[in-house]
Amino acid sequence: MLFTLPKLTYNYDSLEPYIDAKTMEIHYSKHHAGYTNNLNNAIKDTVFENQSIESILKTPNLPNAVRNNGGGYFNHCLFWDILSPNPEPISSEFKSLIEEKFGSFENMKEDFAKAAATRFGSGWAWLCCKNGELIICSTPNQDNPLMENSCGGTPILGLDVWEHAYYLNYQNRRPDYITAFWSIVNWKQVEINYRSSL
Ligand code: MN3
Repeated sequence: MLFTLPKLTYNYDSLEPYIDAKTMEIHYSKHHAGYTNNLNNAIKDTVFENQSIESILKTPNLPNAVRNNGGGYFNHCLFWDILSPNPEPISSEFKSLIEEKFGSFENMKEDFAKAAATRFGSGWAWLCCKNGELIICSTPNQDNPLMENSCGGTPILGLDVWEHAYYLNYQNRRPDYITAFWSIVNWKQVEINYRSSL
């Protein structure tokens, strides 16, 4: 079984001005396509060949090529999925769950932004669900919360803070990119991810 690059449900320029078309094009057609191809090459004729991506990521002591490209494949699939040019607002029910856990919706965004801004070098910030509880974490490189030595939750919202995700438009201003991200988060999809993680 080979992994395939999922089709984007919007155009490269659809997320402007928050994410520019050139960044989207390179990010999707070069970076994500590269992780997908490299993952397929890395799992060929191995025990991973017929496993789900989640099952692969949860395996202890992954070979580096599988870890990096498997994480890269999964992380970007989730990332494109929770972004939308016409994001639906958060439901009052899901918002209440966030408020219950973080005190307020704004507090959650602040904690998430802090995780994203303080991740040194390349990596990801995550909102996860672990045993029904919402938690925020970050991972280095293309690691994922499902992997060993990570938070162990199921990621439901993720932000790519590799420079390839924002440098053309934001250069060194990662915090501006993080702020812009909230304008294109499709909370309906995040809630679907949350419900299916339970
Ligand atoms: Mn990326």
